[in-house]
Amino acid sequence: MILENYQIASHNSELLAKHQRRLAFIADEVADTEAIIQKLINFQIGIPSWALGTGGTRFGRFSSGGEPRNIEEKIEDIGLLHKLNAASGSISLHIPWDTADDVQAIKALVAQHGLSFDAMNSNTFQDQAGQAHSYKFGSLQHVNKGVRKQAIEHNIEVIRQGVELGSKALTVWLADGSCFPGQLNFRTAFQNTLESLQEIYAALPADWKVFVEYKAFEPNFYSTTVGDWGQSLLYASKLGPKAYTLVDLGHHLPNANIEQIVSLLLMEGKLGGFHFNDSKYGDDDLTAGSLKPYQLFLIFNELVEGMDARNMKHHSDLGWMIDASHNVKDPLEDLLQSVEAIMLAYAQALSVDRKALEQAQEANDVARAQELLQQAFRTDLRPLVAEARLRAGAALAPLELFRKIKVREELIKSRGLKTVATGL
Ligand code: PSV
Ligand code: MN
Repeated sequence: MILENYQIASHNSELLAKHQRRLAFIADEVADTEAIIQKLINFQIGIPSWALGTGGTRFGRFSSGGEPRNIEEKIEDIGLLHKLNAASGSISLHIPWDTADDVQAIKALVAQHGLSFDAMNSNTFQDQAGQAHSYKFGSLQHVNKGVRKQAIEHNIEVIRQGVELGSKALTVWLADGSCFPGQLNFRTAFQNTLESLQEIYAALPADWKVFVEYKAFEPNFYSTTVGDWGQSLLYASKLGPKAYTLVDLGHHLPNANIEQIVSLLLMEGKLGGFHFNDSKYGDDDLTAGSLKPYQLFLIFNELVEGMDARNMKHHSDLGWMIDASHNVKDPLEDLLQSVEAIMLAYAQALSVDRKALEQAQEANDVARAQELLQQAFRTDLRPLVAEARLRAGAALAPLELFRKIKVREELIKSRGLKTVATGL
């Protein structure tokens, strides 16, 4: 479905007067809103190809209809999101779910929508038809060299496809681990995984990065071979300068202090990227910021402070991706909400009075430090995020426009009610 500029323009003109009043109020409250708006315009979030269909649970899957049936339609959906919010400028593909038959046509389609390719994801957590070996007992960690070799070759093939498309990173998430004590030797599993990753690393082009994603549990429930940031950092350090840790917000044990993890990874120059989502219990894959917006803000607070301390470019030095997909919302509405929440947390973090916070920390003025953070968090900066969208030619209220022009109904009309996107 194509969203026309005039539809955006007429939507914006209806909301403009109210928006400008709210913006003027913020400009009065917050220092240097212009700099914040510019940073927001530059900031882009990668959309995972697997989030465009309804995510299921192991108990069921309820399609919202009109789901993209192939990679072309996934790109069209992300193009639509980007047109609505000017902040969903890249796509993260999962192989083999998204293997492109006609690479040139896919590249042209992506360019036509003003998008680019974010990190490529390999998949050695499912068996594919015709595959020689099973990943039932792991992939890169496997006791059988033949299985490891197959998984290594798959990752190298994903890099090859990524190079053709113009991606610059590979994300490796492994389901490897064990379900029962005694099932595997932890050190052997680590060493096998490291050696396998080394072979994949050797196949990386010079300007590529590899992100080692960790996860505490699921699908294995006793041990996970890349189970936490410490293990991921060990692999990334042993691999070399092109290897980094990827933080998925849903992959920690309950109450983990993710903002502290982020801060230390940045200090070590080993934070590579993010998978945003929210959760209450485990890897719930809920909309970013839907449950714990303050935590999301605290994470961005560390990101902004840590990136500035290392003179990093906010928009391009880390991979910013969403990894969320669940059962009850329209997936496109969910993604619009996630992007909005991420942009808002970023804006809030940019508005923190850093000098005053540093002084409070130096003076052990704990109450003042809290006031400063909560001042930034509790000031409603949504008009700044909306202004960034307006200046980039997108909609002041993307979700409202999405509903007004009946996107889902149109997609159902053109694609059908019973379509199922590839992915989870
Ligand atoms: C695993 O839970 C994960 O977070 C990894 O990033 C996968 O690539 C993605 O979800 C989809 O399974
Ligand atoms: Mn993830």
